Formats: sequence, structure tokens, C-alpha cells
Amino acid sequence: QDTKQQWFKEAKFGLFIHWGLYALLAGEYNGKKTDRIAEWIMNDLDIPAEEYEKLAAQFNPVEFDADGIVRKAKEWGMKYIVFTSKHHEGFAMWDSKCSDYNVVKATPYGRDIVRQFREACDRHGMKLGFYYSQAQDWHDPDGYMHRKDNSGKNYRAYLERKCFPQLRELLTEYGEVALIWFDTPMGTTREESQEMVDLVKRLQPNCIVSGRIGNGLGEYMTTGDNFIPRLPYEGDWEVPATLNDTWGFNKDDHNWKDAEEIIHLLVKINSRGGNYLLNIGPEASGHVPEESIKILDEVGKYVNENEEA
Ligand code: JFZ
Repeated sequence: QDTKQQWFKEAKFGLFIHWGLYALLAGEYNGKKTDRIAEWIMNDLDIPAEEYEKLAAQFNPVEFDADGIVRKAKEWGMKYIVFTSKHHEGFAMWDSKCSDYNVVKATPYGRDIVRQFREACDRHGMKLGFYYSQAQDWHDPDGYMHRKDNSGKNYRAYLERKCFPQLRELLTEYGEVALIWFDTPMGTTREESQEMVDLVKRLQPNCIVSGRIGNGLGEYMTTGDNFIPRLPYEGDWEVPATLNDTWGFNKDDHNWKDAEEIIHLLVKINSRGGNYLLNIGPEASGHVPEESIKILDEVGKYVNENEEA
């Protein structure tokens, strides 16, 4: 009987947080707007790494309040938080020892975001998991890129130089990690995915591995945005979803779903046994868009009124 995953089976509702340097661009670079999800702007507008990395010098989220966000998540009835420790852009939101391209060493802000979430989650008894882009890394010369030529790359070198050591840091220096939310495995082989799983399990046997580790090695299924599987589905699953049409903050995306629609989806997903992992994309200042707070406040009210005693 697998008990380590029991909390996940019962969680129902979680908070996804997409936050990185892309929040500074907020969907626009040099007068050009992206027509896709904002955290993909580097890839989609072909911004060279030498240009994109300059953003770090502007990152100073003085309004960031980890405690405020975790308190809200709790109020909304959420049972876990998944934070983008490193998205495809390759920038680490913690004090990484193996890459200076991180929030402590490369920004005027100089403070560890992951640690602040860790401490806030501990204060409020909230589970914390880390999104980690294992294969796509648009900053490392040997990390995979999307729809670009990856043939000259030494993926193995990237794995050993950055991916494995960074996972080790996250799993040894930041307390109890509820899950690692791997994503877009791309060319990762079964052996390589297995190495990642082994690394996670060796360091934290109770840490759950997401479906997007790839190669069938995940411990639960992650569906596409808002896709709800038909019953019966064997095993645990989760629907990651946005409140508008982007994960990372986009100043021009005002296509917010209303609370009623979110509640409907939550009930539908939960009744089929899945978890709903709903996203917020903080602005570069750290401020969480008012619209998302407003929607989630309403959803939270419903959740609290319907929670069994
Ligand atoms: C991935 C990321 O590329 C994206 O930026 C975001 O972090 C999202 C949560 O995950 O995008 C995906 C990956 C897989 C699917 C959909 C979006 N899928 O399988 O449907």
C-alpha cells in the first residue's frame, strides 16, 4: 500500500506559481508582443541568451510577499503549492551553487525566493513542490530548445553540470519537498529519466515525481491545460490550469475566466478523483494580479462553504 502519496490523493486543490525573469517582459520585448504564453517569450521571439540574461539586472521584486501568497492559498482551500524553481528560461529562483544565473547572485534583489516560499509554507503547514524544467534550458548551451536544432548539443554535459546538481540542491537544502514537477522531457531517454527519478528518491523517498518526467516513469498523470480524463482512470492525476491564457505574467492578457467557471471545473475534476492545480503569475514587482486574487477569493469562499466539517 502506497501511503506516501495519500496526501496527494486527498489534496483536490493546489496553487501553481509561474514566476521568473519573463515576468519583467510581461509578454513584450523591444516593442514586439508574443502571441503565446508569456514564459515562452525568449524562445518564441528568438531572444539570444546574452540579451535575455540582462533581465536579471532589473529583477527587484520589492513587493514579493511569500507569506501573503501562502496565507491566501490556505484561505482558498488549497493543500499544496508548486513553484517554478527553474523554468525553460534556465534562471534559478534560489541560491544555486552550480549556476550563477540565479536570483541571489545575478539580481539587485539578492534574496532566495525558494527559501522564502519554504519558510512561509512551513509556517502555515502547506506542502511545497518545485517545478523544474529538466530538459529545456534555453540558457545553458547544452540544454534543449524547442523547435531549434539540438543536434550539436551535449545533453549529458548539461545534465551533469546543471540539472542533476540543481535537483540535488533543491532536495537537500529546502526541507521536505512534496513533489518535483518535471516538464517537457523532449529528447530525454528512459535511462536519463530514470536517473532523475533515482536521484529524487535517494534524497527524498517521499517526494512524488510528476507525469512529465516522461518515459512512463511519473507517479501521477498530469493532463493538458483544462483537460479532464474520462472515468475510469487508474491512478492519481492532476489538471494544471490557468485563470487567463498564460502561465507567466502577461500585461495584455485580460481573458480571465470567472469564478463560476473555475468552481464548475473544480467540482468536475474533484468528482472524478483529480486535483486542480490553478496558476497565478506574479508581476515582476512580486505583486499578484488583482484579477486572479479576486477570482480565487470567490472560489475560496465556495470551497470553504462546502468543505465538510
Ligand atoms: C508546459 C510549459 O511549457 C509551460 O510553459 C507551462 O509551464 C506548462 C504548465 O507546462 O507546457 C505544457 C506541457 C505539456 C502540455 C501542455 C502544456 N500537455 O501535455 O498538454
